[in-house]
Amino acid sequence: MEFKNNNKQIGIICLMRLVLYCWCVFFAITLSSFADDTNKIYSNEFELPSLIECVRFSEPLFFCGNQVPLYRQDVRERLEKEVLLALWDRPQVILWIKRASKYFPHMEKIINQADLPDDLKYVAVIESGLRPHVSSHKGAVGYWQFMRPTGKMYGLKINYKIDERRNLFKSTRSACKYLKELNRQFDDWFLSVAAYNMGARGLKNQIKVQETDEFYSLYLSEETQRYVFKIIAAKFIMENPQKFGFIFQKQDYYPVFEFDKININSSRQLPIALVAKAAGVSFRTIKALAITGRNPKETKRAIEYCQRITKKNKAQKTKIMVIGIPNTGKSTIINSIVGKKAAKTGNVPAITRHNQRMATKDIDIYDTPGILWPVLEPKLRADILAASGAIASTAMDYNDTGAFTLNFLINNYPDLLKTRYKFDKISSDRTRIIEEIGKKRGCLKKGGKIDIQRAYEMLINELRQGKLGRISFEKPENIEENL
Ligand SMILES: Nc1nc2c(ncn2[C@@H]2O[C@H](COP(=O)(O)OP(=O)(O)OP(=O)(O)O)[C@@H](O)[C@H]2O)c(=O)[nH]1
Ligand SMILES: [Mg+2]
Repeated sequence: MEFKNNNKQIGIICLMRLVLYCWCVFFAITLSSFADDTNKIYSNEFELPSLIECVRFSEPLFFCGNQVPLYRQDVRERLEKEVLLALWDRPQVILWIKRASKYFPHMEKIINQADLPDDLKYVAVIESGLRPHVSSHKGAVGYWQFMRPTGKMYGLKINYKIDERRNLFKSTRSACKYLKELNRQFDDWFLSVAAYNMGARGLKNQIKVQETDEFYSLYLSEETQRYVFKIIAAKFIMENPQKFGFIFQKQDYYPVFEFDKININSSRQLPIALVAKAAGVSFRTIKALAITGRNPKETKRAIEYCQRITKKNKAQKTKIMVIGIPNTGKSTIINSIVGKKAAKTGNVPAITRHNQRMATKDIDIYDTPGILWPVLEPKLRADILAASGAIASTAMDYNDTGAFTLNFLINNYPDLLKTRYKFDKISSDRTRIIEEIGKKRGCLKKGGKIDIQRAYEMLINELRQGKLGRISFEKPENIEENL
């Protein structure tokens, strides 16, 4: 892929003195008005409109062509809240607007081709903040935060090699199909967008139980209620950012996402590094690569990389220190590099207790004890560390970690779960799933009852031993997500 900017060439030819004179006058006028403008920009930046002023909705507000009933006090209050909270996070709004200039032109084109209302692009703003690599702990991924089954249902390829939920064009086309289908069912954009968040079935149930199909009168989960208002608030702010004190100059916007599309016919899979080289972009632009610690071919590449970045004098040895969280294969990587079992390994944390130096002809490599954050927050981080075996079993609760692991697998690797435990389909009842696993593995208490804790322990151990398959709890994009 290659990213380029269009260059415009402007040629001005002055043929006669008269023209030149007119030009000078025009230039002088332009300069003076520019000076005025600049003053205005700076003064505006320091004189933000008051927040109270920002939520005086002086004009009617529309979303997808439908008026938001601001005459209803409860609706007004709910929207005010979302506008104020969005404005409170000014850096976030600035990033929305900058990214919008990069992605919106493409999204708008696709939405328009699908014959859908342009306002639907604000759904992506709230779903992902227009970040392609965002993935939620529930397993939703990409600009439109598709869950795996829904993404697949709407034509996206999702497997361990490729995830088209991160493809701007394909995911936007699929989101359009999905939103169109929801609108066919609900015939109302407020409801359709709510269904995008909570699922069509759940919303239909609520409409039936509450005997109303008017979105603003429905009592839905707080997440869904706020979701629709957040989208309207994003539209309200992003359509008129200067009104809220976001004064952008041309150079502040991110350039439109541009690229060349090239089809490559290849008889075998191409290494990403080669694709990056051929495209003349850095490796990072394409992808981060994972290595298997036991494979000397792959670990050797990591060493070559270290040698390249340290640009060492050939006579000197490169000094490498392997650091990371406990029980993640640091010592195993070192053994694979030095070609013998020099460092002690084992499938429990804190096997390596001191720094230890190993040497080859070209490198000195240091093994180190695992390190952990002083405080294990947020909970997601603690759960991942416990599930992956970085925390000693005496310091974790198997029921708690097991429930997290099972949820994670259901949301992210349902096929591995199905294959390993021979399920025809994944039940929606999590307790049933773990009971089934317990039954299949003979985790029984006295009286034949399933021992849930042992079943969770079994699941966690099988996952750690790699028996379910290759699993990533965290990918580079999850880290980017928090930046
Ligand atoms: N499946 C698989 N298992 C691995 C891999 N690398 C390491 N392991 C296993 O993971 C466990 C931990 O490996 P170690 O190399 O001891 O991990 P460490 O990070 O040095 O652990 P501490 O020294 O305790 O912090 C061992 O049982 C290894 O056999 C790998 O690439 N794949
Ligand atoms: Mg070790």
